[in-house]
Amino acid sequence: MKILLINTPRSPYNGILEYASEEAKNFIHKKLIGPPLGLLTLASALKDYDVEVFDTKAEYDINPDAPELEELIKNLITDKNPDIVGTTVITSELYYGKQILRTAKKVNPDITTIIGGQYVTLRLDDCYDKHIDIAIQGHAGQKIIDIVNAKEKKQNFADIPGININNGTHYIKTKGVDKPIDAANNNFIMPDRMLIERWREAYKVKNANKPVTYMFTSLGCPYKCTFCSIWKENNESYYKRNIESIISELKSLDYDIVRFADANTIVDIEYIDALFTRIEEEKIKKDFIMDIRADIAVNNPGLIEKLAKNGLKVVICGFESYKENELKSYNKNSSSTYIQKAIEIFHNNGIMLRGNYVIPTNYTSDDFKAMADYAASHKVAYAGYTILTPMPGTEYYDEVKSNIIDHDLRKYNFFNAVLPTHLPIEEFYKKMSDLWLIRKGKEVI
Ligand code: B12
Repeated sequence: MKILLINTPRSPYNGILEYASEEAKNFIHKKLIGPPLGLLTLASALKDYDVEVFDTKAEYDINPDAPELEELIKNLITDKNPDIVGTTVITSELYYGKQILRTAKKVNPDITTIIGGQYVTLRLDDCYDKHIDIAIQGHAGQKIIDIVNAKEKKQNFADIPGININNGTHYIKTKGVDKPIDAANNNFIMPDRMLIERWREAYKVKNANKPVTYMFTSLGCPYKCTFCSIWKENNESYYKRNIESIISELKSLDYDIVRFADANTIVDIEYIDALFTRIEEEKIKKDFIMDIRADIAVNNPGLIEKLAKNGLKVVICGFESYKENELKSYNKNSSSTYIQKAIEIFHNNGIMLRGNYVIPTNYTSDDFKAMADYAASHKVAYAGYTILTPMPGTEYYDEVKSNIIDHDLRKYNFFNAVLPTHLPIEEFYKKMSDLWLIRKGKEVI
């Protein structure tokens, strides 16, 4: 039984980049680089089978002349001849996930096609396509084994509880008791990064000469920001991993740069303190990148110092807005008064800071001017300015969905306006792209 897990390519839609000046283009974020952890986790669960992972994002990065997606997948399926093909989707990549599975099915109708990942968990019905046999919501390490076993023994997939089967017009949930999964602890599966070794060179971020990998210390998030889908995707819960499990994963990593894939790495202060005590004791030397909230940094400067001493090099901080009313409407549960103090704490510890702001589409010229003035007086190494986007499955989406003017999900990656803009659209994008010029120094990561 051969299983092929294919990572979706990036969506190329980027309105901010399209209207940017040549100078701004140097700084605008074009792509995030990192491994498909979800697929590597499933592949690990299937270690007793013949399983392969193909990362199309990385493939296009190291081989820009690779054929366009349909051709690439056609060749891949013909070459590998798998029995089962799975893909993973976030909102902006659903279109490509469907295209991958449709192509696989066209090459060989006997292939069982499976879709999973963040967007399936949030919006199952949107993920329907007549060429997709099974859709799985949530963490799927055990379910994927059940599916492979069923296919091998020619058993009915409908007997596997908690999966969704295509009935010709939509997905139907199978009957039976769907056991809860604790993907952070009891059911944690260590992703098998050897399966993407072929693309190692592709996982290098700009200006770094070593590849980066991701790993998580937690799943979910205790905060409930209206524009974020992470807490919705994780049943509004927050799960921490066992510290020794993190230590053993860190020790096993053949990567010097590790980006924590948590929504926020510091939530439980004592826990992260204990984790870094263990990292120090074990003399683990890595460069760490993590997401930390401004209020957490300001309230725990000693912890930031300890983390910096033990490898924390880059922090991504969601500033979101300098306006209290906007932060309140996003349910950020923080204040912009923390921004300046947080910048000082990170910079005093030699940490490179990337501060991210989200810009609503109703910004006027005055709002942009005020935003630019604020950002210019609170410079960080590399500020990011993305568009407040109603991701389906979020509270913000429910709030504004009747106003949405662009329903093409390929544009739902925070770089395109899908709600009406106050300014003419070209001017909005131009002003968005000009914001990216405001940063400290020339170094970007
Ligand atoms: C790692 C990561 C990435 C990686 C890898 C993604 C990939 N597949 O290539 C990289 C760095 C490439 C990436 C890129 C982007 N990302 Co990202 N990313 C993450 C992150 C930090 C962790 C996800 C993760 O690994 N979780 C752990 C694994 C184990 O869980 P999992 O992926 O959910 O997989 C499990 C289940 O979902 C399921 N499953 C998953 N796939 C499949 C497939 C099958 C067949 C089955 C059966 C089951 C299944 O089983 C898995 C194992 O249990 C999340 C934030 C977060 N904390 O969740 C954002 C996140 C998913 N990313 C997000 C975004 C927006 C992006 C970008 C668009 C950002 C940007 N504007 O550039 C880009 C897209 C590409 C680009 N333009 O560069 C958003 C998605 C929001 C949304 N609603 O769409 C998130 C939630 C961040 C956020 N704060 O909003 N990302």
